[in-house]
Amino acid sequence: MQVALVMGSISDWPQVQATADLLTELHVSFDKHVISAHRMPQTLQHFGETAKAEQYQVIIAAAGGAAHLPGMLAANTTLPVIGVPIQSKALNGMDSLLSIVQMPAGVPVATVAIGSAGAKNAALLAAEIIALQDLDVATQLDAFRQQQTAEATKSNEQLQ
Ligand code: RP5
Repeated sequence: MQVALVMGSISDWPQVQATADLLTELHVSFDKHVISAHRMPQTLQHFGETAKAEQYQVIIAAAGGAAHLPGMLAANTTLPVIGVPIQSKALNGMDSLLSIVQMPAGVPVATVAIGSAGAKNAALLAAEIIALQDLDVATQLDAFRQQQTAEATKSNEQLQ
């Protein structure tokens, strides 16, 4: 698989599904995992340590609340890690965002927006990395952008 799509809880899946749908649309191969940083810390460490040997190229990690998952995965691998802040109920995702984005220097996590925009952009960002060496994914990305532009252009024309 090209991408590991990891979430901190099955309760994250309704938001993470948008990432999975877009990865599928862009022809990126991926598998899905629930790994809780707080409830499954040893599994988390093992997953990060073995991710490169498993041939993943990118890890997408979605988590909410005190969201240690992306940072701890990044601490255990030099694969690129994209962090998706889940829109939490208590603080509307600000807790997730600040937990994920503010990594100390030396261990980067590429952090996207809170909630559904971030879930989609994580898939696009992963696809852009994969597309550096995968012509099919590059072609799908170009088509995605062209369709997006066409839809925006059409909405402008309909407004006139
Ligand atoms: C995080 O805790 C998960 O990513 C989830 O967003 C949050 C709450 O998890 P549950 O209590 O719903 O399992 O680890």
